[in-house]
Amino acid sequence: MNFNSSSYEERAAKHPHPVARSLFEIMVSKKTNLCLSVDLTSSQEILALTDKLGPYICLLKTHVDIIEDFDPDFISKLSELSLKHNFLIFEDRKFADIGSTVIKQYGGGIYKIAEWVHITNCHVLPGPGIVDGLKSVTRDLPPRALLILAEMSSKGNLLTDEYTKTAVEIAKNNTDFVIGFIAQHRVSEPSNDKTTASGSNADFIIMTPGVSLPGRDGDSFGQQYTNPETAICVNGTDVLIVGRDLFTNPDPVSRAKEYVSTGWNAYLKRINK
Ligand code: S5P
Repeated sequence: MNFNSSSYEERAAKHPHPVARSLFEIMVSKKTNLCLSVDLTSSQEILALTDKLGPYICLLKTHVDIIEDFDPDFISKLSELSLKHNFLIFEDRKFADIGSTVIKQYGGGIYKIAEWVHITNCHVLPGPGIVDGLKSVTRDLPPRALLILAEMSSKGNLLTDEYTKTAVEIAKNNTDFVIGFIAQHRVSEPSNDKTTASGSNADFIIMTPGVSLPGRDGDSFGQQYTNPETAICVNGTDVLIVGRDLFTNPDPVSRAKEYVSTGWNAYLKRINK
């Protein structure tokens, strides 16, 4: 669809959701729209890389269930790093079950995701009850937010245009919790002067995985990549999610700096600054 020509500052000032506001404020203060997808399996390696790349990211995306030596102490250390470097934490849990089950998966188990994660995500295959279930967990917690998977990066995925439209409708009905989408394009109308706190003109944040600087051509399991400039200037994304191109790089700091400058310049071009 369209892209959003408002600045992150303008969007922060108007956004009704505290997690969206914090994210935009972090992006502005650190001049970065990079999210590190830290898909490593050792907690020490995750913490070490996060400490190194913390200054360059606005958001850290985890897959907590792939960690082989998970221990609750890991959560405290990760939360300390989020304060030290000023980034939010996004657990890419992709919930996909009925409301009553996701309540236990999000709030309980050994990971207690809702307690320490600012943002998580879900599929809406089960219908809107999944969002109601997840939201119910957050009632007595500090502000928490949800992203809905509206499109996927992988070849042959089953998220049709019709599915995407329904996902957007579900988001519009839940703007007190849903702040955006995991998507390949801006799937909802961009915010503008008529942006409202909720409903059809809500300002949703688009986060895009399957992003890489030139040189990485997918993998043997169907992953597909778009370059950062196209993702931001043509497809209208707000946050670039990058995994292997950072965490397998021999010099991840230099690589992260390349993403930060490419991503930020593309954003400035989009807002015409
Ligand atoms: O459509 C999607 C949605 C997600 S959240 N495609 C994806 O690749 N992801 C996640 O983004 C995926 O689970 C992985 O953690 C990351 C992409 O990693 P990369 O190594 O391919 O950059």
